[in-house]
Formats: sequence, structure tokens, C-alpha cells
Amino acid sequence: MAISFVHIFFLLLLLLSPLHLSLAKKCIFTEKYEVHIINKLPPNSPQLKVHCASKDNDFGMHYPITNEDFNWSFCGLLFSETTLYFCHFWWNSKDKAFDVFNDKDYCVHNQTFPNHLKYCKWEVRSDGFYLEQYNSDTKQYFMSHYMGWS
Ligand SMILES: *[C@@H]1O[C@H](CO)[C@@H](O)[C@H](O)[C@H]1NC(C)=O
Ligand SMILES: CC(=O)N[C@H]1CO[C@H](CO)[C@@H](O)[C@@H]1O
Repeated sequence: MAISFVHIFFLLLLLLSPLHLSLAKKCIFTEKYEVHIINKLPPNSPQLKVHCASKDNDFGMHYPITNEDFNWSFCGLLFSETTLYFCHFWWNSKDKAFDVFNDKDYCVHNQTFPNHLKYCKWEVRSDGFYLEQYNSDTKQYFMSHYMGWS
């Protein structure tokens, strides 16, 4: 990424003033990532419960209703590859816990297609967890089954 005057401006603000808290989401020199967890379970089925966290952030328990998008964003770290978010899901007396972000190019390790959008979209369905992928050959987005509930 080229260093522009805008970046230098923000860097100066960061160094010279206490404004850095409000600038935190600007992602100076690094990429901004988004993670979306979308409840695609059948309506009138048991309530989905989601608990997501990283080493530094704990989002607490969330109860997204059907079609609700629970999401957050964060800045990639400049000198580290170690950003990691994980979630624990409970539904219909089943539960599952896994990393929803541990790879800045693929969202999670070992996917077939890299994610150029920096946008990790997960869907929770009755047959398990799907991650959106972009097939660069066919130029189409599709939901890829990542794992089941059991
Ligand atoms: C992301 O979550 C916020 C609430 O925190 C919600 O208002 C917004 O609609 C969500 N984004 C999308 C794309 O649904
Ligand atoms: C099966 C496989 O490809 N596993 C790899 C998944 O990604 C991690 C981290 O990049 C590798 O260490 C594994 O070998």
C-alpha cells in the first residue's frame, strides 16, 4: 500500500494529540477486516447463541435472530500474522467452537480461494457453518460448507 498524505496526516494527529482513540478504526497502514456471522437457521427453531472473542476483545453472548447479521471490524496488525477471532455457537442442544478468522488472506487457513474483500461472511445453517468464497475462475461468490454441527 502506498503511503499517502492522508496517512501522514493521520499519523501526525496520532503522534501530536489524544485523538488516536477516535482514529483507531481508520486502520493506519494496515487493512481493515470485517467478520459477519449471519443466522440462516429456520425461523421458529431454537434460539442461536453466539459467543465470539479474540485475545483482546470479548463480544459477550449474542442472540441473533433469523437473517440477523452479527458483525465486527478490526485492523490487521502491521508486524504480526497472529490476529485470531474464535466463536462458540449453541443451537438446538448442539454446540461448536472454531476460529472464524485466523488468516489475513483466506479468513481461515486452508481454504481453496483467497478472500480479496477482507470480508469474512459466515452463515449458520441447520446443516452447519458456511464461509463465503469467490471463485476467481468463474467470478462467482458461493457459500462453501465449512463444518457441520457435530
Ligand atoms: C452489522 O451490525 C450492525 C449492528 O452492530 C447492524 O446494524 C448492521 O446492519 C450489520 N451489518 C450488516 C451488513 O448487516
Ligand atoms: C491440511 C493443510 O493444508 N493444513 C495446513 C493448514 O494451514 C496451516 C497454517 O497455514 C498449515 O500449518 C497446515 O499445514
